[in-house]
Amino acid sequence: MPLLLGISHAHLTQAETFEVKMLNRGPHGAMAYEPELLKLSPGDKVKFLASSNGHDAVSIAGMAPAGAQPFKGKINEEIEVTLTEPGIYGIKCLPHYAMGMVMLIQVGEVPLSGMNVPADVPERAKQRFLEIATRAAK
Ligand SMILES: [Cu+2]
Repeated sequence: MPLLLGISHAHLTQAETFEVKMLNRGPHGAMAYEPELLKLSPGDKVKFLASSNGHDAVSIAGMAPAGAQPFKGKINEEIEVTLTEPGIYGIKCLPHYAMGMVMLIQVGEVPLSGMNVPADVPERAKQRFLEIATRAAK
């Protein structure tokens, strides 16, 4: 799984697969994806791992670029999605959305400052998005 770090630049044009753990406890609090932020190239894949029990990965309506395919994993389902459209994607865990279990994926050269958080996103999730963006800016 730590394969991605050492890959030579000759392979950068190939699609890569990034793994995200779904956890009861992450480095910054309970109910979290790890990592909380991913930067991908268009066409790369993300695989969500059921590292803890009881989580899922679902795209957030209104937090994806135009033309992006929405997706909805089931609880404990290790779904793999391909993100082709450049932009910022918000991902949520349905059972823990109100507790702020969300993550961000940047596809392509899109600044996080362009993140648009819809008004109907729960307060704790909004907070988490801001924390992720703030940590990323450091
Ligand atoms: Cu969860």
